[in-house]
Amino acid sequence: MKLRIAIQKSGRLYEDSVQLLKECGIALRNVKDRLKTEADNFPLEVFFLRDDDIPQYVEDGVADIGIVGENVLYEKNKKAAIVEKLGFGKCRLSVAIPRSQQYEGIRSLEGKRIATSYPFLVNEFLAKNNVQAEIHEISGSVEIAPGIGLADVVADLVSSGSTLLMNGLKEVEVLLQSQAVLVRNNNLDAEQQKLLDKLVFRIRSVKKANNNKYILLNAPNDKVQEIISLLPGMKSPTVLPLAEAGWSSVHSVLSEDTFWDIIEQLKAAGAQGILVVPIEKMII
Ligand code: PRT
Ligand code: ZN
Repeated sequence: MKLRIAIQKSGRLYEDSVQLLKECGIALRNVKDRLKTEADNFPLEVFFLRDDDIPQYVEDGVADIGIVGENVLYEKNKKAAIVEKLGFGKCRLSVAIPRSQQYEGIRSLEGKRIATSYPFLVNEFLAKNNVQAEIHEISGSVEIAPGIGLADVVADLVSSGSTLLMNGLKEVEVLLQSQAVLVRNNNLDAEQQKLLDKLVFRIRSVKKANNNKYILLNAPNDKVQEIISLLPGMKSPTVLPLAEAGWSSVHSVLSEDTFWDIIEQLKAAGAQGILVVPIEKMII
């Protein structure tokens, strides 16, 4: 009995997907140029597929679970439920127009020709906003469509924005914020569900660890209370006496988003010799 997972064969999600499994302690055999492989130390079979095919495979139950971008999942509109957002492959699906043109809200798109690889999502967006426009579905290099007269505007994925910039386009509407997600088939049996729970538990531990840092600092004893009040920690910080009388060492965990703010406050409160170390796994 194995859980079957579909991941991208090559492309932007491939490395992060394999890396995530690795961080979950799942070592894959011979990943290069294979259609499928097995894990050595977890009952997992891995299928390597084009990302566009993953939602269908998971809906059909050919794969039990998959890793795919929300953009593809929603565009394909298949019955596969999101189990966990994975925090990589972040991008957005946006409408962009030639930089020289004025934009006065969604009504400016009325009657326009929109080039996109996401006809379903664009159509939904237009319908929701009561705008009539012509969708031209193209599968790649969408951003060049206005320049060659194929369309007036585009709806495409954006991450840094440099592709739009290089093609003389500006972003005017965001249709969807997307990241890679773990999806599941809706009819897993009890045993498959148990394996999925085990995998998700590991993924959450890895994600928490990546979002947190372990911090150690020294402080004079009369400053320790104030320093503790600045530290969220998992329960409460560990405080240990130093060999030098009147001093303590304080250990805690800080999340990435508040990290720099809290470090500054700690310094101001009298913390010294602050050490910050990565956490490999976090089980709470
Ligand atoms: O062969 P296969 O079909 O599996 O791969 P693919 O070519 O369809 O997809 P791939 O590997 O390019 O992308 C896989 C997934 O990565 C996408 O479905 C998104 O979920 C996610 N992702 C994240 C992105 C981007 N960021 C991204 N920037 N996918 C594509 N892009 C492209 C975008 O289409 C545009 O051409 O990058 C360009 C824009 O990037 P910036 O940085 O210039 O804005
Ligand atoms: Zn694709």
